[in-house]
Amino acid sequence: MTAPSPKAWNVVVPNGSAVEHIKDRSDYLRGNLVEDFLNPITAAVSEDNVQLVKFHGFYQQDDRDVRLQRQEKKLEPAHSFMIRLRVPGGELSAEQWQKMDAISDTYGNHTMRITTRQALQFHGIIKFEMKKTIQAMHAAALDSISGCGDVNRNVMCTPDPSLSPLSAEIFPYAEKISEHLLPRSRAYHEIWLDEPAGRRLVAGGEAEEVEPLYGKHYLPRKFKIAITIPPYNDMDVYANDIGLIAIAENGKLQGFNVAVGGGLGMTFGREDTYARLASVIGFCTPEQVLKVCYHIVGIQRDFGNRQDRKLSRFKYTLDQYGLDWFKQELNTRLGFELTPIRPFEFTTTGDRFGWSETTDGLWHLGLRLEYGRILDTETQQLKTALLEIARANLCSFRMTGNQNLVLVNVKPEDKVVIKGLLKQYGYEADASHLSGLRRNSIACVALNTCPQAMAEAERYLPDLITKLEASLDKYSLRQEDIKIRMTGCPNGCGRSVLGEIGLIGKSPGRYNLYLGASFNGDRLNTLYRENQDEKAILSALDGLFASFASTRRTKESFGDFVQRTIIAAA
Ligand code: SRM
Ligand code: SF4
Repeated sequence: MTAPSPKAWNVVVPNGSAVEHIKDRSDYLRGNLVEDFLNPITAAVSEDNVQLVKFHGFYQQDDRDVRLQRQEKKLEPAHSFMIRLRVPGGELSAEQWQKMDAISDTYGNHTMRITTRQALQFHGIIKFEMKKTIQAMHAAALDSISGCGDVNRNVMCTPDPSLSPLSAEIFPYAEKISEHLLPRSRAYHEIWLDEPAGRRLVAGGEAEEVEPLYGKHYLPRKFKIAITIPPYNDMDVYANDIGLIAIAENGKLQGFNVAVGGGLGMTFGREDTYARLASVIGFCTPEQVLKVCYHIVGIQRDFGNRQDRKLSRFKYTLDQYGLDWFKQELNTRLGFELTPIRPFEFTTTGDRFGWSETTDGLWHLGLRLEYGRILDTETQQLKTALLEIARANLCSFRMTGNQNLVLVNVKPEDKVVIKGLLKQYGYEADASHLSGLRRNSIACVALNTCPQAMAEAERYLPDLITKLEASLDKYSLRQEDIKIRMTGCPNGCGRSVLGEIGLIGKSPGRYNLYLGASFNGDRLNTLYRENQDEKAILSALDGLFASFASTRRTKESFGDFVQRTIIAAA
């Protein structure tokens, strides 16, 4: 298909979606946020501002557990906000960790939540404390700019230094790319940090002056970038709009294979929406990578669909115009060509757990968390344990893309202190006592905070796994690494379509069961059965585990087995 000429990106598309118009009249993301956040009549904000606050890193939500009761009592929903930090590469210092812990207690719901994109979220913050929350983040040299919204989001990067000697060299690229693609509007600083007014659009003025990359209308939709170091695909690089695959020779970074057009979200009832894995299109050098990312974002800005937000992700732009057209357009904008793809291989999307040493004599501890939720319970006070570790300044904290945590750069003599603290607060650091299924599980937030959730995920998957472990035990599969992922809806925040077992919520207690993704993240799964309740899920998987145990090929993963015997066979 021939690509049309780009839309003038600083002029709103006349029949653009409602969000396009909100951006258009927002004066570079300011709107009337100041007044609305002071309005004492309601704990909510206006419809326009529900969209605008996303660009500032937060979402308006309500407690869905009490929504009906409140409706019956004619009360407004129990509104609060979720805010998401921008943490390129997922690293927080011990001091920052302490400050984030304090935010969760002072303003939030006493939990912190590591996300599937290495960021940290706080839930349950009331409208009138958002400004103080953002100021507290700022005091820790952190922000939530671009945590959400139609811009480039948190840039991910393999966090565990013990996985590759390239780690330290790659890590700064997450920060550099994030900074390079950050909106330049000063709205965030003015509104939340009381900084003097920045430059605004004057009548007839040029959008490029204020937002050189994004213009007045920003991107048509969210945009995501991840960097990973083979053989580890712990960033699920193919799920990203841009995936950068680090290539080394003799231990030295040569550059990145560039993959484009990944995205996992689908909408039930919209057959024209689908998950797509990124296509690897070529190789660029470290010096070229910022420019490559910048121009890919620019192409999506100019050609992405601004009418229908269900079809506005970059993956649809690519499929609409074709990869050949895209590569040509990119080369023209770059003024050079990407060179041929360099060979690489992925083996896993999982995290490493337990202690590991790097050549500098420092130690790193991979901790498996239950879906990134950091909290204290009666039996286990993980939040307190991590706070104590941070207070003693024993390490830095690196969040993984699988909702886990790595305590990095621990001196040999401090290992025992960390072990002691974790034990004292009831946390078992050794993940080998967990089943392979549990170690490789992801669940999105879903209920009670996510407005899109149709079913439980984070609050239900642990129990479902306990029931599945009974089956695994029957067939001696408890230690088998099997990747299970659950989301409360088809948006795919827990990357459920990349699970060897994927469960996608349809309605309370019912899920679509997907099977057959690869263990290394390069193949999507396929819908196996629709609208299954727990009994049906347990029974279907019990049968599959039985045949897997008895007829699998040597070293065949569960996903490959199901793909060969069921999906491909069908
Ligand atoms: Fe997501 C929307 C949570 C990673 C695809 N996501 C949401 C919202 C904000 C619901 C909403 O629209 O109001 C969820 C907030 C729940 C809550 O209460 O916290 C939400 N997404 C999450 C997190 C926290 C899931 C988690 O359990 O960790 C992840 C935060 C990542 C971050 O730090 O930025 C999260 N979301 C993802 C991923 C995974 C990834 O990026 O690797 C995806 C699939 C990849 C992709 O983008 O295609 C994902 N989220 C979506 C979508 C579908 C987008 C689409 O293309 O259709 C939505 C809905 C939307 O954007 O309209 C969504
Ligand atoms: Fe919410 Fe759906 Fe994302 Fe889960 S997958 S957090 S239910 S939007």
